[in-house]
Amino acid sequence: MKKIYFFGIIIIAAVAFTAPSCSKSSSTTGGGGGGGGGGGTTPTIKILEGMTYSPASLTVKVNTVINITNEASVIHSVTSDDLTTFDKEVPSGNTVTYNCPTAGTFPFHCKFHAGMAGTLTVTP
Ligand SMILES: [Cu+2]
Repeated sequence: MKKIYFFGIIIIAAVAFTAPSCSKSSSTTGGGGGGGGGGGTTPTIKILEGMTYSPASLTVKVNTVINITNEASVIHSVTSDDLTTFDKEVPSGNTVTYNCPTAGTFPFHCKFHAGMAGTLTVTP
């Protein structure tokens, strides 16, 4: 009886010892995946708390899909100053995409907040 109890403890100890090494190897795998994600670089305009675009100026090639990510706590927009090329409303915490279809320089602003401004340049 005593012997069985003793072996039980050894098995539990072995499992406990294995578990951390298991999670360690899986976290290594996760890190590798993150590196792969870095390979796909989608140009992104972030909207930050404090009503700023980051970067305020972005240059991409025509037909590039860009992300517009709103990290602030209220809705913002990325609206071309001509009011017709693009008008992307982005709720708090959301990301919308825009496939820049036309070459040109497009100053933009937020239609909800005066003072927010940036420039999207699309090269042929
Ligand atoms: Cu805004």
